[in-house]
Amino acid sequence: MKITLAICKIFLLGLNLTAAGPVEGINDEPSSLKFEYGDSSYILYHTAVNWYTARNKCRQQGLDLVSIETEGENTAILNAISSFKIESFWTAGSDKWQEDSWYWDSTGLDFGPTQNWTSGQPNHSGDCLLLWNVIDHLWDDADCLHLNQFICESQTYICSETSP
Ligand SMILES: [Ca+2]
Ligand SMILES: [Ca+2]
Repeated sequence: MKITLAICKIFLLGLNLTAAGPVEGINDEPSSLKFEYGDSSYILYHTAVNWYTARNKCRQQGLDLVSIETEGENTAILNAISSFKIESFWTAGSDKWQEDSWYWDSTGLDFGPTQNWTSGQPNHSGDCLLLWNVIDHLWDDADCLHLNQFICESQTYICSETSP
């Protein structure tokens, strides 16, 4: 536990140092929105890219693709972006290693009980988790190479889970 916390604090220090740098955009690409929920902060990016590029761009900022662990987080994210004309966005969810074994690529943890699949999904149309911001606001498995906007999240909650 002590080792975990020590690593965690180093990780957080790294995040803080990263946060001190420019986070308004990625290589001058426009970021559209920053918001917070719980221990996490989020950045929504307008630029539509494939899932792998989205993940890289988040990691360049010391962040990672968004993971949605609770109903509250799911609702908070959708509320935060509700006024933006975004059709859909990438999350860290993936089953690229084993079909139907969904996990958050950012944390390595399997999906928990909070799953908000759209009716009829996942339908094996891809290995990456897309969230729709229109009609039903729900989850869809999609082709990782499709181009979508994306949300990055700071992963500080990892630390709060392991804190005494
Ligand atoms: Ca999260
Ligand atoms: Ca699908």
